[in-house]
Formats: sequence, structure tokens, C-alpha cells
Amino acid sequence: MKKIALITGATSGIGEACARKFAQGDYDLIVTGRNQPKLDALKASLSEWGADVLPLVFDVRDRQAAIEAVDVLPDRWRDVDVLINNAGLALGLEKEYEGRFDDWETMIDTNIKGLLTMTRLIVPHMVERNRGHIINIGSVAGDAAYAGGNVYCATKAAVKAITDGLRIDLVDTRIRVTNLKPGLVETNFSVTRFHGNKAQADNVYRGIHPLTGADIADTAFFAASAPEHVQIAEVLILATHQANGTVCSKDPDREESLS
Ligand code: NDP
Ligand code: 8X3
Repeated sequence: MKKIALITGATSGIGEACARKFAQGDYDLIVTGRNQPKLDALKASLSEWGADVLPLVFDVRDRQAAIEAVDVLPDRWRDVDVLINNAGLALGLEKEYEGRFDDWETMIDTNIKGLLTMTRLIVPHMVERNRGHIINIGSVAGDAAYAGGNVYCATKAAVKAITDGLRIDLVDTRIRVTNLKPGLVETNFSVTRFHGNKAQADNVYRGIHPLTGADIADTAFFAASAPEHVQIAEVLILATHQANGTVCSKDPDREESLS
């Protein structure tokens, strides 16, 4: 029987790359997201690696929908080996005293409460089997606030505390808990942050040779594939020309030099 990975926010970026990596790595997959056609297309493309794929359509902010989706999981899909809590977003870069209330709520409800909901629903089954791995997608943004990052950074600092707390709660089990903290990854992330402004989003990654979703997926798979006695507790993954959440070296001629 193949192992099962459940990935939230699998319709784009890091989540989609994780789906591809784990499918190639001989996992069957539960892929969740809000966009049914994208999940269906992902399922079709993952069949190339022989992965059995179950798409689940729900918004992680909708706790009742998440409960119902997990409640009706067919028996064959109940034993999740790897939970990747990836669904998340940043909205805006306004100063805290000028921020939009709606944006704050969306980030907190998705990045913190959505992640907690999925953890609460899936981890009890892991505890019953004394087996499993939770990989939370945190961020370098959780290490220290940057200008305009205020609430987003706070949500990723919360992911760190929640991940560390879960690791403590599971210390007498064989279940492993990982916080993956990427730096600049070129995905749809900045397009979402800037409310669809693609030019503004592209500018974030210009001259830095950013990470890709596949780079993060490789690390997630590495953590999941480590020998059972090895727990990769936390990984900070930065682009070579990024030193931390605020210090980057940008050179317009660089893109080609590193590719
Ligand atoms: P993308 O925007 O490409 O992907 C985000 C994914 O999360 C999408 O599939 C999106 O679905 C999903 N999602 C967002 N909100 C919800 C929701 N309420 N319910 C279900 N799914 C939702 O960005 P990334 O791949 O970059 O982001 C993935 C994670 O990585 C996030 O947690 C982000 O904070 C984190 N991260 C990203 C970094 C980066 O530089 N890109 C760096 C560090 C961390 P939909 O298409 O429906 O919106
Ligand atoms: C995403 C990385 O630096 O844009 O968490 O916040 S950053």
C-alpha cells in the first residue's frame, strides 16, 4: 500500500509542486483547494506517475466544510501519512495603522485558523496509528517582521509557535513535525498580495533569482523521507542572494547568471 500525503492549497505554487514531488515519490495524494477545475487538472496530470489522487474542494477557513470533507473520507484515504499545511497567503503591504481589516481577517483565518483546523482533524488519526508527519509551511517572515509585513509576519510567527507546540505534544509518539520556512519563492504569492497587480508582483523577484515551488517541494520530500529516527524540526530556505527577511541583493543582470 502506498503512503498518502494530504496537501492543502494544492492548486498553485508550493502546494502544487509538493503534489508533483510526492506523486513522483510514490505517494497517493489528497489534494485540497478551492478551485475544482484546477484540482481536477492536477489529478489528471499526476496520473502520469501512477498516483491515485483524491481532490477535496473546500476553503480552509470554512471549518464546517473541512470537518465534513474529512468525515466522509473513504476508508482507503483515512490514514494520512504526511499532512502538508500549505494553504496560505499575504494580503497587502500597508503600514499596520493603515491596514485593511478584511485582509487581516483573511490572513489570520487562513494561515493560522485553517492550519489549526486541518491539524485538529488529521492528527488524531496519526496518533491512533502512532505514525505520521506534519509539515507546516511557515516563512522567513515568521522570524522577524519586515516593513509592511506586520500581520502576515505575525501569522507566520504563529505557525512557528503552533508547530513547536505540536512537536512538544507529540514527543512521546513516532510522529514528526516540521516547520519549512521559505524566503522568496516565485509563485502566485505576490500577485495575491498585491491584489492582482502582476507588474508589482514581478518586481519582487527581479534580479534575485528566486526560489521555485519545486525547491521547497524537494525539501519537504527530503524531510518526509528522512530515516524514522530523524526529525527535521525546522528549515529556513533562502535564495542565494537573500540573507534574511529584509536583506537581499538585487542585480538586474543576475537572472541569467544563476540560471
Ligand atoms: P500561491 O498563491 O501560489 O498558492 C497559495 C495556495 O493556497 C493556492 O493554492 C491557494 O488557492 C491556496 N489558498 C489560499 N487561501 C486558501 C483558502 N482559504 N482555502 C484553501 N486554499 C487556499 O502561493 P505560494 O505557493 O507561494 O504559498 C503557499 C504557502 O507558502 C503559503 O502558506 C505562503 O504563506 C507560504 N510561503 C510563500 C512564500 C513565497 O515567497 N511564495 C515564502 C514563504 C512562505 P486559491 O488559488 O484558491 O487561492
Ligand atoms: C513569504 C516570503 O518574504 O515575501 O512568506 O514574506 S516574504
